[in-house]
Amino acid sequence: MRASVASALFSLLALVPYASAHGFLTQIDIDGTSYKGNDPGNSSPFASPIRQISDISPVKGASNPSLNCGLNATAASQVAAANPGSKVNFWWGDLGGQNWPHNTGPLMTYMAACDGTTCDKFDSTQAKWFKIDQIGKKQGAKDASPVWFQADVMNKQAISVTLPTDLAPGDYLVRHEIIALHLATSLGGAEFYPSCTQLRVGGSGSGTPNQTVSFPGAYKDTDPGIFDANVFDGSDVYVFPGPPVSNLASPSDTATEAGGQAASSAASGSTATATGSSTATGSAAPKATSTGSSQAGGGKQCRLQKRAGPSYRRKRSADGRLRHALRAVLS
Ligand SMILES: *[C@@H]1O[C@H](CO)[C@@H](O)[C@H](O)[C@H]1NC(C)=O
Ligand SMILES: *[C@@H]1O[C@H](CO)[C@@H](O)[C@H](O)[C@H]1NC(C)=O
Ligand SMILES: [Cu+2]
Repeated sequence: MRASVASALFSLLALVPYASAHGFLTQIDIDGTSYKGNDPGNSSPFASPIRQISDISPVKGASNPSLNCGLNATAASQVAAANPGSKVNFWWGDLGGQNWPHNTGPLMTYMAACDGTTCDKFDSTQAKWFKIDQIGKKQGAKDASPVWFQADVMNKQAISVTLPTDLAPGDYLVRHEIIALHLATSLGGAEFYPSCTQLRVGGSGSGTPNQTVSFPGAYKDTDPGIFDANVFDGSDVYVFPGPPVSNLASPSDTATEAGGQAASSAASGSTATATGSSTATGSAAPKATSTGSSQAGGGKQCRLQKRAGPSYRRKRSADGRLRHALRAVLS
């Protein structure tokens, strides 16, 4: 009975226009040096190597020009120092220090040389991207409800990626992207959140990518990892969109992706891990629970998350009331 009330409420929620609860890349750390990103739309931005976007809303549609570096992204004034093999942490959040609201879908990281200029002047529509990392589900394929690395982002953990160890020196954009798939059971429902950060890579590497892509161009709305009827099915094998992880990606340096699909990502050269207060190692990762309510929650957990801030309530009161009603039913 309770379950059917809950699912009725979830169906109701699915019909409510839902424009809130998105986010942006709030900070990047490169070998321990941190750089903040500007709030989207802030009209007097501080100096940062993170390209500023116009709004926290997702990029919708695989052919959207903003798929490149995020919504109306503009070049940033700084270029941050990095090296081959640098450890880069990516932090995501919503405005006002709120947590990233979504927990379903992959995180992928690309780089592109800023050919012919420095990255603060580079036109990213010309970028030739190669993929250096991709992470998706952290649980084995048999779990009843999938748990994605994106859930760590929702829990305010950073995603850590190692730059290619043989990267040739020069300026590069690093495009770190979340795709939120909580609405991906409908064509066009996927939410893209690309981010671009300007790096100057030193050292004496000589590696070049064997394959590059453009954005938009590399994804189609019908790709199985973008329009995904089975996204809430734990036994579904997630198919990452875009090119394979490049030959240049640094060899796997961690065991944190053992288990499930994360392992296949590690095998193809991925080195991303989640860092933060609780370590998201493969075997130590929290197990997905498969109670009725958490299953019903599936991809909609972003709507159930506690969001207690006064500014949040002010902006999102209608949605908040539904959320509270729902929480009351489920508890
Ligand atoms: C920013 O992006 C949005 C969504 O794609 C678009 O509607 C808007 O016109 C863009 N604004 C500018 C200034 O380009
Ligand atoms: C590039 O290298 C990757 C990783 O080794 C491989 O999966 C991919 O097929 C290669 N692409 C081309 C075009 O050879
Ligand atoms: Cu969102």
